[in-house]
Amino acid sequence: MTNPVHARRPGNRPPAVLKIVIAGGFGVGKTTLVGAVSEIEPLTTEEHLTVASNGIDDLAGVEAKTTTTVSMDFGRITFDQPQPLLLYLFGTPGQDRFLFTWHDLCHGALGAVVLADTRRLETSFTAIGFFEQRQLPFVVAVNQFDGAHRYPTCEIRDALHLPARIPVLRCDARDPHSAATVLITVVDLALSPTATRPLPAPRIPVQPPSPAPGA
Ligand SMILES: Nc1nc2c(ncn2[C@@H]2O[C@H](COP(=O)(O)OP(=O)(O)O)[C@@H](O)[C@H]2O)c(=O)[nH]1
Ligand SMILES: [Mg+2]
Repeated sequence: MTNPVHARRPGNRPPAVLKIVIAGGFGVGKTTLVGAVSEIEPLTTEEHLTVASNGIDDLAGVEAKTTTTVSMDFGRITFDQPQPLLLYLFGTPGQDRFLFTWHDLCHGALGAVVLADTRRLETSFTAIGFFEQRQLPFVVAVNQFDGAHRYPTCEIRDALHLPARIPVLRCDARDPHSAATVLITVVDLALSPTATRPLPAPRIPVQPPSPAPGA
């Protein structure tokens, strides 16, 4: 794929290697964004939705969606400017029932993107709360779906209860330049001197083995 945002660096300066997490509700465009910018064939773990998820996964507003990410999306993008960067992108599964996988996906991440759809803004709260609690720097990127109302940024910020330090920007997850702009915004935020630093992943208590029957 020839893509201007994938232009390789001249010279030998090694790029900084950084991990960025792409999160947000079901159907907001996470898999699409990773696929749009990735310079390698993105790894996706899409599975067909089955009747088994009826009543468990909330498909309101995304009834036409027939597949879902069950583990993660993975992609990679290189930037020359403003500094040599190699970003590894990890897209989360959208449904809340996969939230337990987010701790591992976020391990070692520099920052995160919360993709949002203004028709279903409430699906963004899980990701926003998660990153706030982990103190992982994040931006909110509103994916401009065709036909969705264009709200002023200040209204979106209010609706999501976002403080001024969290950038809110618009994007088209299908467009490589737009998606790349979102990624650079996260990197800028996370590398700024005032950025909060991520908390370490919580330790999962190890259960002592149960005594053998009769022991
Ligand atoms: N019109 C439009 N469709 C989009 C956009 N981003 C994603 N889609 C479509 O929305 C659907 C859900 O996207 P997907 O990336 O699978 O969402 P995910 O569940 O967040 O990974 C797919 O059919 C995409 O083609 C966008 O910016 N505009
Ligand atoms: Mg997906």
